[in-house]
Amino acid sequence: MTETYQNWIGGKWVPSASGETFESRNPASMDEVLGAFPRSSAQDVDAAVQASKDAYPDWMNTPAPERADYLLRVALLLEERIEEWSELMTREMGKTLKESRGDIQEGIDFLHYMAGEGRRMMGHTVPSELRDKFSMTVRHPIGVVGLITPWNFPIAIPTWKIAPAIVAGCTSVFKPAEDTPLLATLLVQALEEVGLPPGVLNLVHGYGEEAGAPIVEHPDVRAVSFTGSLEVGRRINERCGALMKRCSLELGSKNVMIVMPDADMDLAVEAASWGAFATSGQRCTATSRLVVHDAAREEFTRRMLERVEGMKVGSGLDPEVELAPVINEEQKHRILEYIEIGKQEGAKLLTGGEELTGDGYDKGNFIAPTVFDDVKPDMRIAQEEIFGPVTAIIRTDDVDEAIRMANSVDYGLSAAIYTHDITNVFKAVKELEFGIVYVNAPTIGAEIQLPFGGMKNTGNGHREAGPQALDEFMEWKAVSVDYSGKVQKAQGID
Ligand code: UN1
Repeated sequence: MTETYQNWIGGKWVPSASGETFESRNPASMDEVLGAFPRSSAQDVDAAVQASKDAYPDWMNTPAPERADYLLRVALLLEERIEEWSELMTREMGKTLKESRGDIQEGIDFLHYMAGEGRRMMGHTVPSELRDKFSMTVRHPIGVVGLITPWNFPIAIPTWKIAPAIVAGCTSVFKPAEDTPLLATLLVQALEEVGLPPGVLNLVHGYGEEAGAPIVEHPDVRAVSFTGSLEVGRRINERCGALMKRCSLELGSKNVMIVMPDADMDLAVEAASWGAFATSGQRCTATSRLVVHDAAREEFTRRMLERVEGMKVGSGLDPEVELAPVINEEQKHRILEYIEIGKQEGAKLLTGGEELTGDGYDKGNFIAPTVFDDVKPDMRIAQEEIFGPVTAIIRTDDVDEAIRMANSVDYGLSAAIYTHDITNVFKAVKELEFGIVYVNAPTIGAEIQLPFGGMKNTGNGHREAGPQALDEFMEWKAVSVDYSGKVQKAQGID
């Protein structure tokens, strides 16, 4: 029997207005159904926005440390449930158990971090140009916000949005990806369990066009935070622009790792393999390009191939598996299409390049780890985000050219350089147009106390995580208190 789950609106679990549902399935074994979830539409979103509006006045007046306490308590619950939830995450999203644990741990860490904000949330005091007048800045919640999240980090990314919204004093409508509704439901249930007041967070399941778009369009939603594809992000950005809403976008990328001849080859090979193939390349930080210096190329490529060809592909529940399935059939076809494009463009397929079928693979979405060599920087496989287990080796013989190639994409999330040459390190740190730069560390694995986000088409300048996380959900209010007993005029007009 398939269990049917519900939306959470105004503190109540309710089905969608239409009564329709959709199913969540295991990408390693598509005949396993994890549950049926409400297929919501504008009507459900309206109810969720209304509940958020009703809850807002009291919530924004609740002291920030008290708001933060819910985050601390939910973090403790997640710690208890990490094993149980990781298994469910692997079943629902596909990635390996180890990575599922990492995802939940990232959520826990960020909940703790943001809970601390409840006791900081600092403004400034600023001198006034007038006598007997006191000036300061205070932070003010933006109001009702919409949170739309992807499937690749079913707990971490929702907490990156939910936790700062809660501590900021916003109330929200949360629409998780339709591929991972179960984990989103568990997170919301945990927030209910710790007593989060009704309407502070509202969960609406469904598809982007049916349930996501009405959140963006709703006149009472003051800000939208979205993580997903460039294509959808662009549409959200346009609509938010026209509707005068704040919008924070974390979109695709084409990340890069530069390998110089003096790199520690053991580290470089391991970092490239992990960066490119962890989460089956389905991270916006995935190493989808390797710009390798000619003097390192032969050894790097040979060792990388050995490493990648030794990877066990299969269900993420198998502890020996390194490469788990991709999320769904549509993504599988998209990735296979890119592999074809790469071949047609004249890149040299070194390994992989195909769907895996047969024993253990037939019911799931498995693609062999794929490495292309002799990729030219302007090829589509070197420019466009594939979001799958595919990486491209690009040759270079010079650090300046490597940096130029690294920057020659429309995106700018994560870049790494492997070298011990201090001059090259500082040159790369300064010149790489990426929001996250690593020296001798892989492009994946961002820590939550640092700002997360990218340059160029990766986003619109906002950052998640780190101390910057609150900026998505708060306004700055300039406050002046005049105790002079006069009407004083600024700018020297007296
Ligand atoms: C993402 O893929 O959207 O840095 C987030 C990393 C993870 C977060 C990835 N900590 O790879």
